[in-house]
Amino acid sequence: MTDSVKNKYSILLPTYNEVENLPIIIWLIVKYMTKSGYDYEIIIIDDGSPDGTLEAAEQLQKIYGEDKIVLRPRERKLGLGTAYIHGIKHATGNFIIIMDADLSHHPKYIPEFIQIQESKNYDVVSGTRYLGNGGVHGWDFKRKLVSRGANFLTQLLLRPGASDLTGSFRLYKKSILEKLIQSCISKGYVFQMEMIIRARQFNYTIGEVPIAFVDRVYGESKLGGSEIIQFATGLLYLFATT
Ligand SMILES: Nc1nc2c(ncn2[C@@H]2O[C@H](COP(=O)(O)OP(=O)(O)OP(=O)(O)O)[C@@H](O)[C@H]2O)c(=O)[nH]1
Ligand SMILES: [Mg+2]
Repeated sequence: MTDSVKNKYSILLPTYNEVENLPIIIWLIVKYMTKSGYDYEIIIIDDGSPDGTLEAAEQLQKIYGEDKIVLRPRERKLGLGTAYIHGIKHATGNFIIIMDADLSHHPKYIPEFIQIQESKNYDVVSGTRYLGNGGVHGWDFKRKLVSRGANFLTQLLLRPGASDLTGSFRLYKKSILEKLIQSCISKGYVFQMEMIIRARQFNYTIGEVPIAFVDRVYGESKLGGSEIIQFATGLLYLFATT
């Protein structure tokens, strides 16, 4: 790390019904961040989860401290895209890390994201399931096919220069993330993809870290036909406009 600037990493955790997962993910983040010595904060954006996620978050804040656990809840489920925007507004770090709270993204990778970023001063570092030791665990054939297919189609149509387009485990320079979010209009699954496509369009540099992605153990998964249609429409939109 350079000695003139002290980097701080704001880790955004959007949650909706993650009461079983939250204590474990927080424990793991604290463990790996403490071990590697980076300065950080965890911003939890809970959207009125009926399962008591926010109450669990309040307990965790008491354990780990208000400087480490920041709570920025919203009244109701308003979606992931705006949850990120809401989180960024409250972030005090110069870097933002976005990850899911359902244990699909293992916090052990965060120090790797940071080291890769530092090695080439990348604007964005993206976790990838499709390089090196990366992979997917716990998905059935249909879901693997959808994910691979979506990625393959997008690679073909948009040539984005990143191997995993729909993943959501990423590190961004804060200023870059703000610009990217402003320029993105997609919602849902397409949002992550648009972010990386726009990043390339603006000539931002993208580093990659192979990650093993583990399917959620607790809680409901929601991938269905409507998500697939939404994705296909979004892809065509991006193909037509970039
Ligand atoms: N604040 C907020 N968080 C959300 C919302 N929808 C999902 N999340 C959280 O965003 C992260 C990713 O959502 P997931 O439900 O895991 O989406 P996914 O990984 O595509 O699908 P599954 O894991 O298969 O259910 C998780 O931490 C969720 O709790 C929302 O509307 N608001
Ligand atoms: Mg998930």
